Amino acid sequence: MLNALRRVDRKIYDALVGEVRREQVDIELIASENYVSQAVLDVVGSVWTNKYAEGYPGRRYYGGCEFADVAEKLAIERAQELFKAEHVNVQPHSGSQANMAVYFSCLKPGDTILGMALDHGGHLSHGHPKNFTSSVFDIARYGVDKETELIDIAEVHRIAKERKPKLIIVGASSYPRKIDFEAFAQVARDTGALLMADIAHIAGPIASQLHPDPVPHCDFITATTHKTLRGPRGGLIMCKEKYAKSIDSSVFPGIQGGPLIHVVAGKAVSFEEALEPSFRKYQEQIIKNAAALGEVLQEQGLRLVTGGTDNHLLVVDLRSRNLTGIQATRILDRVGITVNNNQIPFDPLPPMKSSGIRIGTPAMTTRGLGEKEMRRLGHLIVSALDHADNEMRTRQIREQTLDLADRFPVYPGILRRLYEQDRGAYDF
Ligand code: DSN
Repeated sequence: MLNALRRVDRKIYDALVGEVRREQVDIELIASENYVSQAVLDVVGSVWTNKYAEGYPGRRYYGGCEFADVAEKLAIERAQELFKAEHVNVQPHSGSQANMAVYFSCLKPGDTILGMALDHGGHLSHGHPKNFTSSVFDIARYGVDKETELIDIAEVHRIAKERKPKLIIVGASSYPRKIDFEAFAQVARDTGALLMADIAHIAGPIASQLHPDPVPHCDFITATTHKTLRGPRGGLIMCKEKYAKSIDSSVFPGIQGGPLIHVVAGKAVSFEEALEPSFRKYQEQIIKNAAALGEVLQEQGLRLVTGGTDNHLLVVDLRSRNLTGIQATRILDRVGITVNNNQIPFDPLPPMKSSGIRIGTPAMTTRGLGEKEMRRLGHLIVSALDHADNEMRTRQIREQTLDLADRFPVYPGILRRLYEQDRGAYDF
């Protein structure tokens, strides 16, 4: 296993073995991460990494693209079927680049965009002061209501009327409730703006009809393929046919050169997996698991932003425990539970400290955990936070998370095979 790598570069091999082990023995609760199937891993690690394929299927600037064309066409057709989208571009290397391609397809420097503020749940590429969007465009922002912590569409409408954005962005990275795309479309129509939905986090539930559909309401939809969609790391753009040409030329040659065909092929495989009925069951379980975990945290006195969740993630306010988000992240790291520190709306603390953590269930649901295990995890999280100074308790909790990780393997047998190959070199 990994024999060539082991021979050629022992340092990277060791780091990779460390990562394989980490992914197996830790409990992954970062809301934006997931575990791809072995089929996706196979194709992303394939010879397609060798191929240049600038252009689009049937219209490439390089020879030898006949198999790249097969992969990209399948990725496009499957995404169209999955989302019922008129036009799909599968080449963006990431979610941010998908967003950038949309902006450059329809905006000029200096135009106004209206997006959700990062500290209220939005994303860097929706207009954060330190992101390229702020150097190129005029930025208007909306947030959530201080009381309900929900998007207040009347307030979005008011800001849109005042700032007259050319493009409104709807979508979030840490918003635990359903998003009303139709209401945003009304605001966009009323104020003469274009509308883009960034569904990076909720692409899986949308593909499974478990979340309101943005496709009928938005001019552009961007997504990442590696979160709830459970594909390889990358981006995706969907749009109405009338924007197809401008989106395609904005991606290439606008902001990218050759597509990563190994990743495009991985996207095709993951879309095929997402078209299976089992994918909808998986999405349902993600949502049930988040609700079960949230209930336990609330029973134990932790406040959840918006009071709960409708989707795959929770934002937990830690102020009642006198902990910052970064402290909690480090405490949970020690017991093998991986989360990220996250600002809560109107957070008095800066992003690197923050008053909250974000917890998501897509990855552990892939490993087969159900509501029972999620409830148990909820108790372990609270216990770890409450007894962080107790070394013995911390060790006991780590034993329990190890047991849980062991019962739900990521890639079954992989650690045993590595261990047999490297007998004695690693302490598995
Ligand atoms: N960094 C991603 C997330 O964690 O949500 C967003 O790009």
